[in-house]
Order: sequence, then structure tokens, then C-alpha cells
Amino acid sequence: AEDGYRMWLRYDQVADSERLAQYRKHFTQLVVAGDSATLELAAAELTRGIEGLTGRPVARADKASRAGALIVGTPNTSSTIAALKMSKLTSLGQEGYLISSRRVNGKPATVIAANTEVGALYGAFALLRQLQTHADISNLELHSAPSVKHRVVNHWDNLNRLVERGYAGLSLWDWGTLPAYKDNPRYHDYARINASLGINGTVINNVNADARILTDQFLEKAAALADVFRPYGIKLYLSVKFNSPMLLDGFETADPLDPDVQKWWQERTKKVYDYIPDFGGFLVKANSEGQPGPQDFGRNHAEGANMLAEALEPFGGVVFWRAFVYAPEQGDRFREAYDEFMPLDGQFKDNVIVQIKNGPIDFQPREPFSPLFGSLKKTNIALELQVTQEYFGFSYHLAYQGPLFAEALNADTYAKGEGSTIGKILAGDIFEYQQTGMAAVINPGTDRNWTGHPFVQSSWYAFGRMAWDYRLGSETIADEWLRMTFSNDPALLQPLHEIMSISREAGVNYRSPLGLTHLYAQGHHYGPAPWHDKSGRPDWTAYYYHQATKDGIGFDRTQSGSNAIEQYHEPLTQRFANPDTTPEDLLLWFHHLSWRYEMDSGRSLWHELVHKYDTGVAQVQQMQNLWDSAKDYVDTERFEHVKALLKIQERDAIHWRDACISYFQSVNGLSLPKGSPKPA
Ligand code: GCW
Repeated sequence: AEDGYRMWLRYDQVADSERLAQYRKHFTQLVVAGDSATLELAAAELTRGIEGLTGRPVARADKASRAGALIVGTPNTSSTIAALKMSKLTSLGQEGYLISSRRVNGKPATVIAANTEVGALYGAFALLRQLQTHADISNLELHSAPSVKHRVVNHWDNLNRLVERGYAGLSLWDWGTLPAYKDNPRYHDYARINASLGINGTVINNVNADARILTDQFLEKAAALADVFRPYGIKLYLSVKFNSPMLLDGFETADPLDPDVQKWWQERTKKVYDYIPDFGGFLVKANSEGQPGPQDFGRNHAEGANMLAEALEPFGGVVFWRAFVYAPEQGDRFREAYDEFMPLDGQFKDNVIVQIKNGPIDFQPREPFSPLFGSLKKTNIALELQVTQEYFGFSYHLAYQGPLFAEALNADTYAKGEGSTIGKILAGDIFEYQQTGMAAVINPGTDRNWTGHPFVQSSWYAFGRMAWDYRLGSETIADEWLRMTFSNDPALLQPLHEIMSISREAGVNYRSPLGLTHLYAQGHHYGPAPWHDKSGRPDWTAYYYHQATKDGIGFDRTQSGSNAIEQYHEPLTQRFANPDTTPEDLLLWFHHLSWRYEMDSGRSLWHELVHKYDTGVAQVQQMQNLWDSAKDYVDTERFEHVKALLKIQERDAIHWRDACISYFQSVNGLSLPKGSPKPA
């Protein structure tokens, strides 16, 4: 159980004897000057980590007196660090750190320095990561600072502890025992896990919000959690319901331009700050999937967001206002967020951040990027990603999301010519934003290993690392994660790397290849239901997305269709206008094509589709073989768990393939290519 619980913060003794000797020599003393809670956490983590990794206790000392001292602090807390006059520090901001091999008092030492205590804590985790991945630390000169200001995890946790799209048990927040039992070790470990990545905010409740979160009953409990998270550098945020004044205080309206409504929010916000003086702000889902919002009162998103922003402004809080909006009466769901938000660009206050999902629809296995990126130029933005596997087989399928996150961050918007990637936009290199963010919907719950599937941990890890530095590649991150979470043994790394690098594409292939999307059964979003169901909301049926008819398949988003491609900058609009220049993995997002359309492979579209579905199944089988080959290098518990889950994944992949192919075949009447596997 321990193996999964510790996530990537495993500090078992280093197996490589050369490295072990090096590390032992380097850490004979720990010098942490200053007495803040945050520095104490850094000291505790280093003590625990070094003792575990080297198998030797490390003594705390007031001053470096021996060779091999580890000195941690800021120029303000440590005179030793101040005396080193590390000029690099000035460029590292409030959260950056540097780790440097120096001579102190004539003896070799390692220094972790930062401008703030939380920077030092991040440095401590960074040094431990070096050891966990068996890096050579004899001549360290590392420095790092985050490229994005807000690095936030979002929980879709309801107040009754059910987690929307969570799949890993009940909510971590045990409301019944809060605030009395706030030092539940699980809360501390949760905060350590996030702090180890540099995550600095958590929204603890579901965006489908319960108004009661703003009552004394819950604020008192939330404040207890905020107390736990504070020393880890993590701010607490709340999701709020837009019509709270109506639900909580009998108001007849929640019109954002109504002075009484504004006053209500100002007073309620002040109350929140009375409980939580460093409260981060609100996250809002408004006029989306039945949630109330300013449009219910004839106002727009900017008017709604700005009202909340004004209430938060005196205290330094922000509003994350989500751009995830769509309505059944509109023609193309793809277009909607852009069509609603673009006319408002420039109207949002400086402490509003519009939070945009990576794709225009909804966390699908593959989407083109949301055209709001690169288009909202005068509005602060945040990228929203999903770690929890709502559309990736819940906690049953293995699907490392690093490649998807990297694909989003590396997507070129061409907003200011070639190279205007979403990563650079978020880093503030393209437009002049006041502040930007990256958020991810994570799923930790009461499951002993936090995330259900052990590999969902890897996506949480990847999110955090990319939020800190969007340029870190998904493979590099997978490598770190594997070494920290499993082992540094090449015999384990090689097959597990391969599993991780194919897992996302496998999920695309057996569900919705070539730019198909959202073929899920309605509601649970687990299994396939591509068939043409004419009852209910049209944009909640698969037919809406695939448009398969006897003549062809795909959603026409060119000029002859919804023309959503006009929302992109050139040369993308032109590129997507023509099927021959549209990347094949996005093809059916933009075009309705004949089943006989010829693909790059020379196959017809129909045969290529069948081929992709088969490939997806084969990739899952390949993952099974690779996993089996790692048996001797993984603890029995995790080995057996993942093995069993891969069996489920194989069953489901076959089901997806067979359901989709048979359905499409029933529509097009074409035969299967020769040699196709028979449906199971
Ligand atoms: O992906 C969809 C989910 C909903 C979710 C919504 C959203 C929280 O199916 O469960 O609601 O997105 O992001 O608001």
C-alpha cells in the first residue's frame, strides 16, 4: 500500500553504489537558518529524503562546520547565503530557486537559495528529485523559476464527498471532521505532493458549485484546510455559484449590475477573507450546462466576472472565469466559446483570468487547440487541462497525459507569426497579460494510492511540471516520474517508457481516430455509443459529432459547413480548409469526407479507420507485454494491480473497436478490409 501512497515522493535507499557514496559524502549536515513554518517543512523533507535515500541520518546544525553541509534559506534568513552574494537570485523572482555547489568556510557545500521561503521549499524538492533520479550532484548549478503565475489544481468535489468524474474514492475533504481534525496526515501529504511540483493554488470544490460553500459552516472548514496548505505555498480558492445571493439570502435577482447584489458579494467576500486572510479567489462556471450566470439577467460574462473581481480586488484575489460554454440551440458547439468571448476581449478587469479548456469541445482524447488561445489578446487567460480520465477510461485505463498536455502547449496559434505557441502565450512572451495560469482537474480521493490507476499519478506529475516549465518535454517528465515512482533500473525504464509514450495515442486509436470525437455513451462517458440516437439534446449524441451517413463521415467546419476554421489565424484557416493539408489526426474534426477519400497511406478513409481501431487494440496488447516484461522490477502490489487493469483496458479497447466499426459499417454498407481481425 505504501508504494502507491507515496506517489513520486519515494525516498528508498539509492541502489547505485557509486551514487550512494557520492550522496553520502555530500550530505553530512543540514543547515537551515530561520524559523518559519515553510523552512521547517523544507528541513523536514530534506531530512526524511536524505535519510531514506542515503540510509544515513543527517544532522541539523546551526552553522556549516564540516565538508558536505547542505545550506538552505534566503539571503534574509541566512547570513551564509547573504554572504555568498548570489547574483543569479535577482532574476528568479518570488518562487524560483537555485542549487549550487560552493565552498563555504573553505569546505565543499551544497546551497539551496531563493528569495522567499517557499522558493527554498521548491529548491528542496528539486534537489531531492536530483537524488531520486540518480543525478551527478558533484558540481551543481541549477536555477529555475516558474513561467506561469497561477499553477492551480481544480477539484470537482461535491460537499457530500462525491467527486464528479473522480474515480478514486470519496473526496479527500472530510467535512464532518473539519475543522477539528485539520491535521489529518492526508491533508499534509496532499500539500507535499503539490508543493513538490510547485503548484501554488487549489480550488477545493466542484465548479458545479454548491452555494453553501460560502456559509460560515463551510468557510470555517475551508479555513482549516487553508491553514494546512499555507506553509506549503498553496493558496485556497473556492468555486462559487453565481446566484448565491438568491440561494443563500432570498434575493430575487443575482443581476451583477444590481447594487444590492454587488454589496452582497462584497460583504460575503470580506467574510471569506476574515476566515482566510490570503484567500486566492473564486472559480466560476456560469451559463454552462445549466449553471446560473449573468446571462440569466441579461448581462454578459464580463459584467458577471467584473462584479466578482471588484469584490475581490481590495484583498488581492482573482476570478477564474471559465470559457467552457455551449448551448443546444447553436449550430456548432466548437464555435461557441470563441463567439461568446471574443466580443468581450478587453472588457474584463485585471484580476479576472478567463480559464479555457485546451480544446474547443471537452477534454477529448485529441482536439485541435481552442481558437481562443492566440485570439484573446487583452484578457488574462489560463489553460485548463484534465488529469482525471473522464474520457480516457476512468481509473481503469492506462493513459499518460503528458503527450496531450505537451501537444496543447506546443500548438502554434500563429497569433504573432510562426512560433506563437500556447506555452509562450501563457508565459507572457506574446501578449502583455497582467497574469496567466495553468489549471488541471485532478482526481485524488480516498483510494490508498490517491488516483485509482497508479499511472494517473503520472499525469498529475506532468501537469505540475509543465505548469512550472512548459518547455519540459513529456518524455523527460515521464523519465523523472518513472525513476522517482518505480526505479532507476534500465530494465524497468525501457519498457515503461514505451508504455507511457504510446498510451495516449492508443486511447485515441481505439476510441476516436482520425479526428473523430465524442462517440461516448451519454452521461458516464466511458464506453462507446456511436449510434444515431434521436432522442434528447442533439449536442449530447454521438451523431452530432461524427455525422456519418452513407456517403461519408466527419464534421464540416469549413466554409461549406459551420466555418469554425475562420476562428484560427492564418495559415491555419487555409490549412484546415483543405483536407489534403489538414493533419490526418485532425481530419474529421474539420471535414465531411467520402468513405473512399484517399489517405496518405494509400488506403481509403474507411480502411484507414478500421486500421486505426485495430492499431489501438494492438497497442494495448503491446502495453500488456511490456508491463509483463517489467515484472521483476515492480513491487507485487502495483504489478498485479496494473496487470489486472490492462486486462480490463484490452477488453474495453476491443469493445470500442467493434462497436464503432460495426456501427459505421451498418451506415456505409462497405466490407472490412481483407485480413481484419474478426470482432470478438
Ligand atoms: O467534461 C464535462 C463534464 C462535466 C463537467 C464539465 C465542466 C464539472 O462531463 O462533468 O462538469 O465538463 O467542465 O464543467
